[in-house]
Amino acid sequence: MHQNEDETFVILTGTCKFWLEGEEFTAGVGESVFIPRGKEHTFKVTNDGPCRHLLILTPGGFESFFADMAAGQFRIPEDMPAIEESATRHNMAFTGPRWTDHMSQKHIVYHIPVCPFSQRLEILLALRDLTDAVEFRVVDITKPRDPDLLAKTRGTTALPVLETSDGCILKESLVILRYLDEVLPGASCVGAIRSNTPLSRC
Ligand SMILES: N[C@@H](CCC(=O)N[C@@H](CS)C(=O)NCC(=O)O)C(=O)O
Repeated sequence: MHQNEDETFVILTGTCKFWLEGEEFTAGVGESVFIPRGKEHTFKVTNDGPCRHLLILTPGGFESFFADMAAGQFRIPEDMPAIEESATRHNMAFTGPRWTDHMSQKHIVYHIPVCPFSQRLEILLALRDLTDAVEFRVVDITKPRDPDLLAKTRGTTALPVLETSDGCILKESLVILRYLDEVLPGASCVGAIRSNTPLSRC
């Protein structure tokens, strides 16, 4: 949180997810986000590509914080002491938990329940006895797609889509299937299915 500056993000490429005083939202290309001074906030680049954004801070002066970060090539969490030292000089305080703690710890699958491509993910989870490990969010295909979801998928409408717990987007049910099978706790199923190994070994 910075006490003295209002901050405006203008997204030039990619997508960013924002957390502002408990509210989460996503902004894509051409959108802008206003963060008033003195408000707790954080943001995170989503998708697999970079996000370039124009940042306008008023009044001026805070830009030397970013110069410090670039000069030191600092990273969170490794370089927190150096980052906090510069932040303090710029009247900025790190007030809350890290971004991942704000977010759902579950992966999210956006899906259409009757879609066989989505159902293969449900079958995997059932076989792995991990039905609750992933949050399924139904997309109502009788309505125009949610712009937030379209920004995340960069315009792709086909479902299912997986949003990982750290905000990455995966498309294509077989890619998602293999990813979930790898990252979820317990023994993999996909290899067993592909090699005709009895499923009881899953
Ligand atoms: N190859 C894709 C196919 C997905 C697909 O065709 N999903 C259909 C529903 S079963 C869909 O979302 N259609 C609407 C659209 O493409 O906009 C996959 O395996 O995920």
